Amino acid sequence: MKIAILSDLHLGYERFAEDAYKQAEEALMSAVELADAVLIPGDIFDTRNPDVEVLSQGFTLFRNASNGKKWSAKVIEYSGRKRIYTSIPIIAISGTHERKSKDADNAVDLLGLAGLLVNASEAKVTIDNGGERVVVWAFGGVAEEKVKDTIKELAPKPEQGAFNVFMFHQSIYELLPFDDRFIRYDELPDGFDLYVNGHIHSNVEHKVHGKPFLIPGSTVLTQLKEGEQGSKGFYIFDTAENAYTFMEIKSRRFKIMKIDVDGKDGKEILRHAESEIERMCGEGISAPIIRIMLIGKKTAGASSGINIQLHEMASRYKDRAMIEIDNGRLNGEEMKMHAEALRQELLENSSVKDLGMALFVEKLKQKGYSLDISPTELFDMLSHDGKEKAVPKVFEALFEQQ
Ligand SMILES: [Mn+2]
Repeated sequence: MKIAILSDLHLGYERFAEDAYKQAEEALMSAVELADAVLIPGDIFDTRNPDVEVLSQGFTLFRNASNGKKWSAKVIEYSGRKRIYTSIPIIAISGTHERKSKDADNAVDLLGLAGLLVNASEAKVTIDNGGERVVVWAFGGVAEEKVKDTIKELAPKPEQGAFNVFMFHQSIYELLPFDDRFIRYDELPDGFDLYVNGHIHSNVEHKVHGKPFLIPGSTVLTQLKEGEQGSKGFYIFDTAENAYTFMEIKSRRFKIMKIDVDGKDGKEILRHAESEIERMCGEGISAPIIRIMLIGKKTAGASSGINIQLHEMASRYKDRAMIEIDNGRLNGEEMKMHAEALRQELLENSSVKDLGMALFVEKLKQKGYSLDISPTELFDMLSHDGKEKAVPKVFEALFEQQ
């Protein structure tokens, strides 16, 4: 069976809403055309309460994707708590962006209710294609400290005679080594033929318990971190060959251009930057995003001439490229540069929300926080529902505890 794996479509992502839709459309249409089944490990939508226009984009996308396709593979078994309304083998889970409290319906549930896909959050789904079976065990994005308990509760067991997939949407410690709550590769359940993860927006290929582990990355640029400079796309996994291919889609390109200013004159720097920008303008489908990062031992003050000229160049290109100039890495002291480089490396690929949450959890730990509401839930409540809703719940938990 051929399985397409695409992830993190982020429909409704404000900065590049059109990119999000177009690139999701290309990925999904071509995935449906090339594969017998489609797996989507989370973040179809960018927000937990997408507005009607964005929901309509999601419905249109999945409605069109299945239009005219005669699926020979079918979902024949589903073990979850909810009902399913289709046998079409498009299997999705909710991601961190769609996450809601446990029993509330989220936007992926809506696509499930419309019979456009099967929501496999906390479920086992069996796909049959003329006797060949693929079994998918999956859970939707949960707070990081709940991952191990969620896996225990799901109790996934690979089935004999089938191709077994484990699908989820979480951070992985080895890829983001700044938070102890993140699950490690060897803590994932053993015995599966393929591991599929979402959440991380650059594509990752690895081995877990000796078997392939794939993260397709997002179909749209969002985080603008080092890892997003590569191409966007999705995987096709062939169970007969036990092999996979990354299928590129047309997308806006992103590039971090690091320029060491030490020992170079302004003209040299500008010439170098300009030729790179010209090259980038010829790639991708729309104006590329280029971050020019000045590095070196010079202080920002000492390089202000170059800075001004780079800004002038950026405005000359404003119709063809989105150029950002970053001189935060310029520093006279070498030690500071090392610390900054280290910090940058750790932050690479992590979202601002993950980092904020890690800081918040750490601070609460230091203060001896012990309420029954987990720090992550509290963070979610404060960032989404506001303190008007969060404070009464905290009081409730406080008095219940006494
Ligand atoms: Mn995402």
